[in-house]
Amino acid sequence: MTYTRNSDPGCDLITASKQALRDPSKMVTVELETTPTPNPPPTEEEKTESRREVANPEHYIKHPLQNRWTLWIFLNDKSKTWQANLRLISKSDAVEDFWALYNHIQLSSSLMPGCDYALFKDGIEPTWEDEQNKRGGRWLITLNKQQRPSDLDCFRLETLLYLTGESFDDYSDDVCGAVNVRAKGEKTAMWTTECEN
Ligand code: MGP
Repeated sequence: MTYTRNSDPGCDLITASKQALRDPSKMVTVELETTPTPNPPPTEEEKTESRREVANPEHYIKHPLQNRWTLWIFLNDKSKTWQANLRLISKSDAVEDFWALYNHIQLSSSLMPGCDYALFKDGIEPTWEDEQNKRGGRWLITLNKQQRPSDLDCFRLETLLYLTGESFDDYSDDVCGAVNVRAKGEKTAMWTTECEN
């Protein structure tokens, strides 16, 4: 037996339960058909808000970098050649991808001695042999031992930001990348493509 709301279910249910109490053989199964209450239509304000959310490019467009950059790590496995110790980690060509990468790698200060990162423009390997580096030069920056614990990671991050942010004005095109070396002191070498320039 089905009772619907339209046929005054309250009364019918009371009657049915009274009957069931008096005579259990009259027990009935009751299914209530309920009409779902529709959601109220969105207000004009809600409509505008949801349109703004969909349309705001800040929410779905990544911020492109001028160049695609490749992060490399140099491992210090003495059983391997220098070249075999060089590994490509990942590439990023958007600000968001860069931070996603940076937030998932170990800081330089946590790496094993002799291991460190290099960041180069896509297509340029961090080797002297690469076509773009062959005739190149480098700007070398060294940190002394006292500076290391407090400044190393901050200094390395700043170097990455200078590179990806193309912060060398007219000379940014000359920059190939930067290599960090953590043997014999802490060094960062910014490699340029033309040593005469
Ligand atoms: P290094 O990593 O440049 O550090 O070179 P180091 O000793 O501090 O020298 P600096 O003068 O640059 O300060 C260490 C060694 O790694 C070299 O002697 C090479 O055997 C090897 N090596 C380093 N690099 C950057 C290259 C490279 O680009 N190609 C090859 N084939 N070997 C390299």
